[in-house]
Amino acid sequence: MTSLLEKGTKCLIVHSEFSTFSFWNYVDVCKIVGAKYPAAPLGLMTAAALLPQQWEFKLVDANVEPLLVEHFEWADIVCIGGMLPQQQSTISVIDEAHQHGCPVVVGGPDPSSQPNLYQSADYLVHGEGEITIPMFIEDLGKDCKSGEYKSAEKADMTKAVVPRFDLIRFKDYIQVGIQYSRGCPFNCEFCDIIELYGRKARTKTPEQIMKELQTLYNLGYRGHIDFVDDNFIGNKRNVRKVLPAIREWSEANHYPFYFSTESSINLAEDENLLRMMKDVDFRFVFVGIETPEDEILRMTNKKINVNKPIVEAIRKICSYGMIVNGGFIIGFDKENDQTAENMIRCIQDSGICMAMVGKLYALPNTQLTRRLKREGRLFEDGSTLRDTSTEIDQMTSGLNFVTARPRLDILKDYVHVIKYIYDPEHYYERVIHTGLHLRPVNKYRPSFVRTLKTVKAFLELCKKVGFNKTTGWLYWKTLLTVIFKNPRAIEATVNLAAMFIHFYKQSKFAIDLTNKEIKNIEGCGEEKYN
Ligand code: B12
Ligand code: SF4
Repeated sequence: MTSLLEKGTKCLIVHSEFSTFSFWNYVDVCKIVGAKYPAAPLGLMTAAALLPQQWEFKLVDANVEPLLVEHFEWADIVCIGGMLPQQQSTISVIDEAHQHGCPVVVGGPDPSSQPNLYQSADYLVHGEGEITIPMFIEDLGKDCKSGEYKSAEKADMTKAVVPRFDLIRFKDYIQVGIQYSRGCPFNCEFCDIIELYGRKARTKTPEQIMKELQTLYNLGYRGHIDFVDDNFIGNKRNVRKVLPAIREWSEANHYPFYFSTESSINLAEDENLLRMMKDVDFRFVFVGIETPEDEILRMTNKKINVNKPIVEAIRKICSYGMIVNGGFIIGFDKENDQTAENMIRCIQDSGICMAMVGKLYALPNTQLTRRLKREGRLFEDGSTLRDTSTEIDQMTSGLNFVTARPRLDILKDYVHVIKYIYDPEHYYERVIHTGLHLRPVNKYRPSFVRTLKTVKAFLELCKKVGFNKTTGWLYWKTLLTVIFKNPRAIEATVNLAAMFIHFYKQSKFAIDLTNKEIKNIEGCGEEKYN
């Protein structure tokens, strides 16, 4: 090979492994429905669409298939990238590629936030690929053997390309992502989104979204599409334009997709937007609730959540057919001995089944990190992962700073919350709550084959959860209650019931790990630990 820019250059794209003990890796549930992993690697598919299109691509997602020596032997160049929890696996793929003589290009959120950790890669592409990948390609044209590419500029989303969805096998995943916007107008202290993507929510045009939907449709994809936006309603004016376009497209194509996304809680105040989302069959919304305590919300600058009646807000969203998944955080300054109870009440009363309760993590380059550093409280190398068997996500790592409350109290509260909310009885109580309040539209109609697969999955679920001594009675009680009182919500209820398989295992793992940490601190004393 003379120049890597030549036609036919073989580019191996690797999605490195996440831990199966992550809150988000519900692989056991995936198996029941015949998939291997929850979400497809959208960042890499997008990067692929920005790389030279005369290249030949092979995308290997190490979460769904083994990465083999043959893959490296095939490749002329290796592209890899990802987020913080993939740090170790990404770095080891870089080493492996080098052992096979392949140059490596690295990009994505963690290499952009902590480029110092990825210096072993030959080419380090920072930030948004729409801006920096062309800089890398230009260097390849000059035959440069290495380089680092960054820019303060933010990408114009109206010029974004359609991701290379053709590089994955749809059947491996439960959902495929598409992205409408980047950035969020708010200013939460702990958030890295606004540092990475800015506070102006930049959006694609409705035409671009139609094109992406059409591409997925033409490739044969049907089912769940996740809008991976940081805050789907971050630019409300534009969202009001894209939703009618999606509706028109969906109607014309007989609703081949249903959707999920992330949004700030003020979605609940906008009935017009809620109606528009219901109209196109949005089924899940992830909302960052963080804490129900207003004083803490003010302190951490999450102003959008202050004085919000959380339980009513969740109920409102639910009444428009959308299940709310919630993010919560423990470890803020100003917490007190009522924090755990307040959080538990908030989760139980609002009926949020998928409650991701994390420990506050000072992510690289955030306002929080800068403040903690100024206050002399940030741990050195606090975002460098050392042990990937224990540092997995914000449930298992975090608190990478000297905490305001005794660390032991925070960790004990953490265990208490997780134990309570993922106790089978309390979890299924929330499933019933959601099942009774949800008003789904179910516009998406699965094909006959898909329906058969769903029936098979349902039977397997009944076997696993319905005839299990911990969950059996709760499972049947939940299903029967919803069938009689709100039958339209039965499909969603079954899905939530299934998720317990993962939450039970994962919460036990997080609790055991945190208990070990508690023992460790009790042994050595908090000061020494810090
Ligand atoms: C959707 C999403 C998820 C989903 C799905 C992830 C998936 N498999 O795709 C879920 C919910 C599972 C998830 C979970 C987590 N996430 Co997340 N997630 C996102 C989100 C909102 C969108 C990701 C996305 O698809 N973006 C769209 C693509 C196009 O953007 P991109 O990936 O950045 O790719 C662009 C560039 O980075 C670049 N690029 C990317 N890769 C490569 C590779 C090469 C070679 C090159 C040249 C360029 C390049 O080009 C692309 C085009 O510009 C981002 C925020 C964001 N706006 O990106 C957070 C984000 C990636 N997540 C983050 C985190 C921290 C997590 C969690 C650890 C959170 C937690 N609460 O525990 C977990 C861990 C996941 C796990 N499995 O263990 C952080 C990462 C921070 C960091 N420094 O690494 C982000 C940035 C934001 C945040 N604070 O939440 N996440
Ligand atoms: S609302 Fe969410 S995305 Fe927006 S700044 Fe706050 S934490 Fe970040």
